[in-house]
Amino acid sequence: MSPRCFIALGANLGDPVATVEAAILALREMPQTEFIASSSLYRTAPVGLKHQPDFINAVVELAAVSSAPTLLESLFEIEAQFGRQRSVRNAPRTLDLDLLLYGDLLSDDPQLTLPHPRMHQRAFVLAPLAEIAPHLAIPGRGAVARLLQECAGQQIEKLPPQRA
Ligand code: PH2
Ligand code: MG
Ligand code: MG
Repeated sequence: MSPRCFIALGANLGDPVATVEAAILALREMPQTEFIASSSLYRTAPVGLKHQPDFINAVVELAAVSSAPTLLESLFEIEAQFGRQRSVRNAPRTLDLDLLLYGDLLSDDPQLTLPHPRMHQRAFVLAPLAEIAPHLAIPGRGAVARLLQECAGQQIEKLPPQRA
């Protein structure tokens, strides 16, 4: 069976709602993957960053035929198509696509750590993830629903469906 993969989308430059919507479409059309689901969009306060605009975040689920490194390459290509400039770490970004989970794969490769090393602490990841995969557990961390409860202090707001 193809591994269930989850990708976090984030943007806080330009028109982040339009960017995240368009990026979800780009993920739907990505070769070697089958689109399964996308979450609502969430407006979220920046975590661990000072003096940055709010983010728009979402999560997409795919079934991947390609390997995790190949999938990661495709995500970098989509980021580049959306004008992502890699300047300093954690600079505001037009689009950030993070591979959260690739099935149950564990990886400590610094280029691709799986599960994503901070996903279990971030409401901006866990809330959209829980929306599309309410019973999911993160290998080594536990149930997404419980982890989300532990992030109760973090400011996030689910946006209503966007007009087409
Ligand atoms: N991404 C980060 C750091 N902080 N905060 C929010 N709200 N949303 C993000 O996508 C985000 C962040 C690093 O990629
Ligand atoms: Mg990120
Ligand atoms: Mg990233």
